[in-house]
Amino acid sequence: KHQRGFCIWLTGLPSAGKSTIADVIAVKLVEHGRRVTLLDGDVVRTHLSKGLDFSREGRDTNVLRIGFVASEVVRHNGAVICAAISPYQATRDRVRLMIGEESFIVVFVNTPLEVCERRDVKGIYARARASQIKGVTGIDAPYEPPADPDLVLDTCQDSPEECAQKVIELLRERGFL
Ligand code: GGZ
Repeated sequence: KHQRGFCIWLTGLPSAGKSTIADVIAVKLVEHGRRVTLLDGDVVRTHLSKGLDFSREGRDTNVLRIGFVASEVVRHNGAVICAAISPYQATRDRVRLMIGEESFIVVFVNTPLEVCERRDVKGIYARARASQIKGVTGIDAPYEPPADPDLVLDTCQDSPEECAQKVIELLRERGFL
């Protein structure tokens, strides 16, 4: 049976829950018999985007690289999940063009800054507050929420499992699964 490719693009603040939800979606897609590519910004930055900083330019380069790889996967009818802060609307719009409107699914992991900061999985907010690092998203670097998300997740209300299930349901509604 022919399967259409798609890209799930998770965007949100650091510690919003993007990677956790991406991992759960990946497991569910594998259970649906799909082979899954996972592109996590934090991981991509250790190889494909090694050496890039967190300036606007560095982030844009990182996000466009992820978008390029994702577009190749989608072109070959694969399933790809991308999890990156991707703070700029204009850059996400460029990725949408690379991938193609109908295959690009933007999921806004809409966790409030206060909650992200309380989680602070990697301690980056603490270091930002202590002025040990500059340009941290949500503190002294911008985050532009998506103007047109396909889905908005509330990680305060719903578990990672429930969030992932909502993504799976959307994929089913759109005929990808
Ligand atoms: C944001 C930063 C920064 C700054 C390091 N701002 O929770 P983490 O710590 O481990 O994952 C975050 C990761 C974000 O990389 P992305 O590729 O998703 O970002 S972007 O889409 O904007 O390119 C965070 C860590 O990098 N990190 N310094 N200043 N996040």
